[in-house]
Amino acid sequence: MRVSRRQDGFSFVEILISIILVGLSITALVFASNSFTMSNGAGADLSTAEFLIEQIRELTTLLPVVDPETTTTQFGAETGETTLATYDDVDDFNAATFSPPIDASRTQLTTLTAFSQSVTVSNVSQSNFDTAVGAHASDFVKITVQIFLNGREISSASWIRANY
Ligand SMILES: [Ca+2]
Ligand SMILES: [Ca+2]
Repeated sequence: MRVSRRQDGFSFVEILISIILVGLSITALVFASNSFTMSNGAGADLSTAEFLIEQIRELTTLLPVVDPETTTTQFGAETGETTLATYDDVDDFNAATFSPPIDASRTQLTTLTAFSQSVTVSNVSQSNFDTAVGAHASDFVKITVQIFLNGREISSASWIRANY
C-alpha cells in the first residue's frame, strides 16, 4: 500500500522554500533600513548647509554695503584688509572661501571641516536682480553663499542688500 509522504509533516522542499522566503524578507528589511539611514544622513547635511548659510547672512547683515571709509572707490577688501577680522563691509567678502566654515562671529567651526562656505558679492541691476552690473554701478548687491561638502556643492542661497 502506498503511504503519502505529506502526512509526515513538511517536506524538505517546503522547508527550503520557507527558509528562502524568510531570508528574502530579512534582506528587504535590511535594505529598507539602510536607505532610511542614508536619506537621514543627507537630511542632516542639508540642515548643516542651511545653518552655514545663515551664519554668513547673520555676519553680513550688520555690515555696511560699501566700505565706511573709502565708500565706492574700491570693490572687494580695501587696502590693509587682508584678514577676515578686518572685513568691515559686505563686498570685502566677495570671492572669499571659508574652509573650515565660519560662524556669525567669524570663528572657525573646526568640527565641520568637511564643509566649506564660498561667498560671492556682485552689484545687480535695480530693475532686475538677476542681472549683474559693474562694481558699485547700482545701489543693490546680491550676496550668494555656496556650501560645499567634501568639495561637492550641496546647497546655495542668494539674497539682496541695498546700499541705503
Ligand atoms: Ca572694507
Ligand atoms: Ca569693500
